[in-house]
Amino acid sequence: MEIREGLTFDDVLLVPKRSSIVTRSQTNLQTKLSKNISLNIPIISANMDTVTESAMAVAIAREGGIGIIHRFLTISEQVTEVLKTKRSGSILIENPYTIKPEQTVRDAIESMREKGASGLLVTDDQGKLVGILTRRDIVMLEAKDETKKVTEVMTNDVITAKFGIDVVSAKDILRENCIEKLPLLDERGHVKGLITSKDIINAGNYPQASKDKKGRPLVGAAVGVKGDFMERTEALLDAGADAIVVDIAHGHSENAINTVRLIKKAFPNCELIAGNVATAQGTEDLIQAGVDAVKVGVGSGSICITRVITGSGVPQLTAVMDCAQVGKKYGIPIISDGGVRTSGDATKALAAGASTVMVGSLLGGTDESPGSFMMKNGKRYKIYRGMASFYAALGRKSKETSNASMVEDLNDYVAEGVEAMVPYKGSVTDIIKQLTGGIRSGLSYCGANTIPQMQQNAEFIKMSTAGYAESQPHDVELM
Ligand code: RVP
Repeated sequence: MEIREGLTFDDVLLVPKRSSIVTRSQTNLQTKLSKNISLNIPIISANMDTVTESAMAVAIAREGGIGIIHRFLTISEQVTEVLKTKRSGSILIENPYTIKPEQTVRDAIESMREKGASGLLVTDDQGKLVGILTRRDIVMLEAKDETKKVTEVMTNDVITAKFGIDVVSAKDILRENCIEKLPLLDERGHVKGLITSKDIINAGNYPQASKDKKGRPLVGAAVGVKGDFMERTEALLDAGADAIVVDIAHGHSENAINTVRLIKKAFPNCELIAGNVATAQGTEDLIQAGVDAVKVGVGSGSICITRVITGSGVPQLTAVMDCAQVGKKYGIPIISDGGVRTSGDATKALAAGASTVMVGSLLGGTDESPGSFMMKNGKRYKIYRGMASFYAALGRKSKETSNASMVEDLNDYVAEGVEAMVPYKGSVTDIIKQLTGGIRSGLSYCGANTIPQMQQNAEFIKMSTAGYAESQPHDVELM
């Protein structure tokens, strides 16, 4: 049996090439997520329950990438995360959240909390606007007031505009009247939309944002290969998900291939990504089944122990190179998933042929990642765990079964992931800036203005252990 060599990021370096680039701003990080979706930066936040829900998806889309909402939620919870993402970045909110005048203040508070909304439009049974309720109306209320009717505390005199108003005029009305929300009505006073000052400001602040045709943030959502995946896909697409990711550890399986076929057949316009695979044949088979992008990485993730438990996997750089060759043949983008710790790793993955990188641990521990903080030795951390870890499985089971059967079921569970914690890192924006700044410099070292150019120019050189040691800070006392 012939044994091939498999390499990963730390085994190689990119050989510097003559470059005409003077500043990083001359580089362009535009790339393809999938056959029909473009991104402004090649970064995807991982579909993991400690990485991507709506807060992360919004933040990443603002920077020009995309987040994939994880699938370890009920269908309606996952749909809510997609809807929250879609709403948060669009200037025109098409179906603003509403409440009826006879409902209670408690109903309103719960609804605002659940939807992450800062206000509700108050409408009658016909959908006619009768008032508006914002945090300002309720912030000073006491607990006993929660049983009051919405109509008793709402603002009655609402400044509105006609549905169809242009953004500049809407901005003028918001500014002149010092208001934050402008409901848009049809001729009969029915609510048709909402424009908020926050969304207008955000749109100006994030010119790089990745948006759909309606100007809303791009967002993807993951589904599995068992149970409710068809129903889930339909609900996610209805909610506006731009891409569906078929998520299975061993993506080169009949299960994954059949799932792809079924989804593509039922939803031919769905932008479908599937993985993970690590070989040319795995990529070929998923492409033949109908995917629009292939996710590559078996055992590469920081919290993944698949290679330890099963002995299977391919070092990530070789996996990306093998899969990218096939992807290129069909014009199907490759996503390098897992193992990216630095901008240098991301640059190597892109140079090896990936169009984007999916990152988990780098984005875990941020303000936008789900989960609360914990303290250890005076430092702040957040949990970051593999989706095939024991506690992730326990969390899933506890949602669906009684305690007794849960313990029984998990007796046989073989974890392929670990639970970990990552230091608190602040906002995702700063991390993305560092990551993309490093990738831009990486392009420049390869004499390339764009990712496709870098892929053409890239020349890898294999490192010895001494070369690797030399690549790290060495022979100095680190501060
Ligand atoms: P990393 O960025 O190195 O933290 O890797 C993230 C990736 O790890 C995910 O996108 C996924 O492919 C993989 N993963 C997630 N959970 C597990 C596991 O439990 N084995 N692996």
